[in-house]
Amino acid sequence: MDNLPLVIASGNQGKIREFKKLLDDFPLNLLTQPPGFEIEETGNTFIENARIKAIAVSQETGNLSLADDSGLSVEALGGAPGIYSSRYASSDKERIEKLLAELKPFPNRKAKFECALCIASGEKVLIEVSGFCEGLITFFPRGGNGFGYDPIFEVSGLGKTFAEIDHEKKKHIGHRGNAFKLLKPELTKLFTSIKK
Ligand code: ITT
Repeated sequence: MDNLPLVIASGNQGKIREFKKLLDDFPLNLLTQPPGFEIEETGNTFIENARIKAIAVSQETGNLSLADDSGLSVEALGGAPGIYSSRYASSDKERIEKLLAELKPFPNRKAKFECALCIASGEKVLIEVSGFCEGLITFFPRGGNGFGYDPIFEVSGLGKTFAEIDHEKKKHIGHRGNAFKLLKPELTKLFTSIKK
C-alpha cells in the first residue's frame, strides 16, 4: 500500500520539525498546509482550536490532517498566556521578554505546557488527544535548541530548559511527545481500518 497522505496543519516550523521526527515510524506521506493558509482560532480550549485547524485544513486539501494547538500556562498569571501563547506578542523574543516581565513580582514560577492534537478527515474528527509537561519558568533564557518559550521552561525534576535538551529527549518528556504517546495506538488502529 502507498504511504498515506497526511497534511500537517501548522505554519509553525518548530512544531513541523518535531512532528516529522515523531511520525518517523509511520507509513505516511507528510504534506504541509497550503502556503499562506490562515484560520482564525476561535476556540476557548486547546482541543477546540486543534479541531478547528484540523477540520479547516482537511476540508481545504481533501486529505487527512493533523493539527496541534499548544501553549504555556503559568500558574501565577492565572493560566496566561495559555491558548493565547502565540498571540501574546509578535516574536519569540518579545513573548519571552513579556512573560519574564509579567512574572517578575511573583515567587511562584510553576507552569505547564499543554499540547492538543487532532486528526480530521473533512469535518469529521477521527482522533483527539492531549499531552502535558510541568515545569518552572526560569529568570533568564537558557539554551539554543527548540523554539517558542523553550529557553525559559525548565522541566520539573530535570534542571534543564527545553532549549538545553535535544530533540530526542524532548520527544520523550515534552508535552507534544506525551500527546503523541496517546496518538500512536489510535493512529495504528486508523491505518488498519483504512487498509481493510
Ligand atoms: P499553528 O497554529 O500554525 O500550528 P502557532 O504557533 O500559532 O502555529 P499555536 O496557536 O498552537 O500555534 O500556538 C502555540 C504557541 O505556544 C507557539 O507559537 C509557541 O509560542 C508556544 N509553544 C507551543 N509548543 C511549544 C514548545 O514545544 N516549545 C516552546 N513553545 C511552544
